[in-house]
Amino acid sequence: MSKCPLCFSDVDPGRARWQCMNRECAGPASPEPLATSYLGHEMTVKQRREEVRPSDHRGAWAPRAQQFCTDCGVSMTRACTVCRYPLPADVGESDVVCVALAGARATGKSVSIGVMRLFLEKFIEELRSSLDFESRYSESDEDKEYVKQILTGMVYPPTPPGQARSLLYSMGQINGKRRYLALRDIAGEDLEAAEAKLNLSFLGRADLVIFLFDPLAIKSIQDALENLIPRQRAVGQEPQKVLQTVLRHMGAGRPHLAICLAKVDALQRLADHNNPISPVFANPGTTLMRESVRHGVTSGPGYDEHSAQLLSEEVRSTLMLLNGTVIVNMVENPANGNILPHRFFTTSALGGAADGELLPPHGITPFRVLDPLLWIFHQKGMIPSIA
Ligand SMILES: Nc1nc2c(ncn2[C@@H]2O[C@H](COP(=O)(O)OP(=O)(O)OP(=O)(O)O)[C@@H](O)[C@H]2O)c(=O)[nH]1
Ligand SMILES: [Mg+2]
Ligand SMILES: [Zn+2]
Ligand SMILES: [Zn+2]
Repeated sequence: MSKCPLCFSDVDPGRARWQCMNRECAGPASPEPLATSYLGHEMTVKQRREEVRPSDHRGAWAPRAQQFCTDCGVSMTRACTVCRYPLPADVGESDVVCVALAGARATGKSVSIGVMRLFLEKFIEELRSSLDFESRYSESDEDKEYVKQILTGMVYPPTPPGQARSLLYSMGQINGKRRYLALRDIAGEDLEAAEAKLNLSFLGRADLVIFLFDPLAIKSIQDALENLIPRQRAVGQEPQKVLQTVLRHMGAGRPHLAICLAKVDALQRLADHNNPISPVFANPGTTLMRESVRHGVTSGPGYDEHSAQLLSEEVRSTLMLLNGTVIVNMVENPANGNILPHRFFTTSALGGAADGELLPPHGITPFRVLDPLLWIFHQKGMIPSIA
């Protein structure tokens, strides 16, 4: 689907909006309240124009390739007809995969984005294409910021609330279509507040929402890990409350929902300790200790549906052991009856616990970080099943 990378609305195939974004343009500027609510700060535009498919038009319709501002003569920008945020010029012919990360504070959303992005680059190369950051559609050079933190070993500060963190990547041509990936990082603080400072309704229009569940937020797990890993940053609200807020923002929307048991490296440490959860991780056959398979024996990169289902079952029962039954029930039997296409995952972005500001001493060893993305890529026909 062609979608807006900011509000995740479908691009209207019969209408195109153009606006002048030239800062030097002397034409009158007017505010765009909807884009402002998604961005967390004011966005204004200069001259604007709309093109509509003529009612007698037959077959596929495309807007003009370019339009020019009559005030300054500069080429205008394609924009979302809903929120008015700028869109890539070829959005009409492209598939934009919209993904949002959600979870309480300090569940590892921002770290996961940085690590996923590094590994995605390699994976896209294996698909014989390339991953490129589209800086024009971000507020700052966020891609660099995310990657720098991981590569320099500095852990992210908490994401500031009330500001959009939205990254758009071009994934090039994959399986016959131009693909983009829009990633949105949300501040845990915005999801813990009764009234978010930002318009989060885009969650309902996402293709995939990755909800991170942090086992280190559970008191009994924290106690069991007392002398095994460094003390971790103070934790946020209970996951069920945050999930409830996320589901409320989604409304009647139907994104795929990946419930993800994050920071699993911490639980893996308990394998040889006397803890109710230890037997799960001490079982040598468990998918919770094995990296996912992303290649067939004879074929190229793909998705292993069978193992993914097995993993989902194993994570589901592990969540129940971790007092996560409420979470499982909210997903499988939601109060509003809107059962989303869902699956359970487990990931570790760092592969080990960080001590204060720094990353784990031996560098990062991520585990299954791409699994939720591969699920949605497979669902959207970007990657084949592994035979
Ligand atoms: N053990 C372990 N710790 C992790 C992992 N990923 C992140 N962390 C730790 O979790 C903490 C929070 O990470 P962030 O990515 O900033 O969390 P966040 O969910 O973005 O937090 P907010 O922006 O406040 O909502 C960091 O101090 C990391 O060290 C992981 O895979 N394993
Ligand atoms: Mg964050
Ligand atoms: Zn202009
Ligand atoms: Zn939009």
